[in-house]
Amino acid sequence: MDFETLLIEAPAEGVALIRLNRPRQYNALNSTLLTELGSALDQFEQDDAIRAVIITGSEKAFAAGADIAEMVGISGEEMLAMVEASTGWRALSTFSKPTVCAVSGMALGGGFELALQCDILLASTGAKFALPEINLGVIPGAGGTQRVARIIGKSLAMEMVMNGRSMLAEEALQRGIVSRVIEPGKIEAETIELAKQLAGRAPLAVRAGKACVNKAINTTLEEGLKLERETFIPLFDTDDAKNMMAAFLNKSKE
Ligand code: CO8
Repeated sequence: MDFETLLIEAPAEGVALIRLNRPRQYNALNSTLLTELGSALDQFEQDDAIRAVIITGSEKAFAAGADIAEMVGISGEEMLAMVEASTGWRALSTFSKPTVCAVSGMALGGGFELALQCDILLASTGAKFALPEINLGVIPGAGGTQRVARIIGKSLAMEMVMNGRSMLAEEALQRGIVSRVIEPGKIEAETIELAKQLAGRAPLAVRAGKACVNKAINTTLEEGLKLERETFIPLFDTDDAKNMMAAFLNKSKE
């Protein structure tokens, strides 16, 4: 896969790594990048050999948000057309395999929103998260207001959205935005190790777990429990479940 704004790597069996690569603009998300992200994810969705995807940036920046040079002076109608053409957001929100996001440096605006759409978020010490759209006279438009409020609660979300309050990695860990804070020199290896573990697990069960946890964030307990039951039952008909349970019992008899 050859892209202008992304580097694609294969750091381990079953794992694809997407590196945002617009170093001179702090990886600001322009239309090309978002289209290429959509195209990479669509290809990984179809490729049975890929079982987990890492999205990352550079040591200095995950992404500094949407590309302001593309947004300056445009009308609401033009923005709507741009949003609808941005296949990356759609592809990420419907991607069925596990995604791990490794944030070093800054994750601002749309960059933070991109990270929030991944399943597992890891940050390196000193990484900075913010929704600074208010400084540009707008608000987050790729899920930031909704996802942040659900994770950190109303008052702090209001500070971030209405006043551009930022948060460093350690606070993001404390608030449940990221699940680990790792030394900058170690984050890449630890992210790859985690993705490798996910890629090695029963793929249908991993996807089922992802769908259920995502539902938990977006629906009532009753609806979520219904989906969990509907998703849990068919897993008993998979070869993985039959083989893995039998293997467990055989091993304990040895
Ligand atoms: N867009 C375009 N270019 C950018 C961006 C950006 N978001 N961020 C940085 N750059 C460019 C700068 O213009 C500059 O370019 P050049 O060298 O050609 O002048 C280069 O990157 C370096 O930037 P600075 O000189 O400003 O470097 P500093 O180290 O002083 O500061 C910062 C780095 C803190 C990242 C600073 O550039 C900054 O504040 N950037 C803007 C951050 C921001 O406001 N992000 C939010 C954007 S709005 C958004 O994300 C809305 C998302 C909606 C998505 C909806 C889709 C559905």
